[in-house]
Amino acid sequence: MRWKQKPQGSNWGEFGPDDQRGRMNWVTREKVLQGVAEVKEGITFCCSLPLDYPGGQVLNPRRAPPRLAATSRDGRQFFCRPLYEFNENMTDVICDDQVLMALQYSTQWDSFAHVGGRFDADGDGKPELVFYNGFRAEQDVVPAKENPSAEPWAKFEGTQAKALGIQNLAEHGAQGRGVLIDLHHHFGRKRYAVGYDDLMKLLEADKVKVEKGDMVCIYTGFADVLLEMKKNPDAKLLNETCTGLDGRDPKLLKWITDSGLACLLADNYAVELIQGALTDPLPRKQPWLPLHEHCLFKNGIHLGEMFYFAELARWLRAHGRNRFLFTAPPLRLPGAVGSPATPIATV
Ligand code: UVW
Repeated sequence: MRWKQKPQGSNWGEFGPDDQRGRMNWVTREKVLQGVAEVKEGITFCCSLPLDYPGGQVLNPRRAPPRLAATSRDGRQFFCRPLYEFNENMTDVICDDQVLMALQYSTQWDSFAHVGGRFDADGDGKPELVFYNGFRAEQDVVPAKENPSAEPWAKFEGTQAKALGIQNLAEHGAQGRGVLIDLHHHFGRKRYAVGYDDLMKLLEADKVKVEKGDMVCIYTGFADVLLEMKKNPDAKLLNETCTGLDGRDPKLLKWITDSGLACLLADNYAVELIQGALTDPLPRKQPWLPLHEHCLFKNGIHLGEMFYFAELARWLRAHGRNRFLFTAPPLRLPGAVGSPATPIATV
């Protein structure tokens, strides 16, 4: 065992001492078949933003937008390159490109290596930096060695989530029954932290049932606001718009545990409404991102952020439905903490 004591309200060990898939373990063959059974029309919805949104670095100053470039050979770009240069009888023309982007820039999955906690897992009275199921910072989730002479982006090249990387989700298969919770219909674009009582009323009004192993998707309208800003986001407006879950509501966190949901996604920035800036004083020791702590660190629940649900939500409401087949694989990129996604909902 890599821990002697586990955080209060956590499920560490429930899926085995070495588990790295968390509650995706509940997305079983039966759950995939339940998702497939929701396909009645053969209509698909792209649930991703264009991956060059939100635009700029206003939303998160440490995450840079994608930069596309050609690959090269012999010092020349391999883009619109006719192969007759190599062999006069070849008729092909080839383009090849590469991308430099923050993996959590746009529509993205968070792995369990994204947020851990300072917690005394070995019971020696001193907190360690640990992640889900007791995996350790430095040993299992390994920072880069600084290379001061490298160009800025490569200064910290070589990070490695040896455990808990996003490839675990890819290898499980991020497909199952999606259930949409439409906060936007009830709250519009009001900036508001939705707690347990609000959520229960809404689920009842919209006849939404969340069952064990469901992939729960939350529509707030935030991604629509981003699209309207056309890659030129307005920081003030973004801080004043749309709902998110209230991570500081213990009843809501308990519902996340008890509902049996397998993963939680939203079209907003962080699923939860972030309250306060990084540098704001706090009255006692507590997480800045309590819903992230509850899901990623304590309970092995993957989070998806900045997905795009507007068209899906409209269609589902017009047809009196809230369930669909949801297919949302991350990149199978070993050691990565987050991943862009290009998900599809099929109804
Ligand atoms: C942060 O660092 C705010 O994380 P996330 O993108 O998961 O909200």
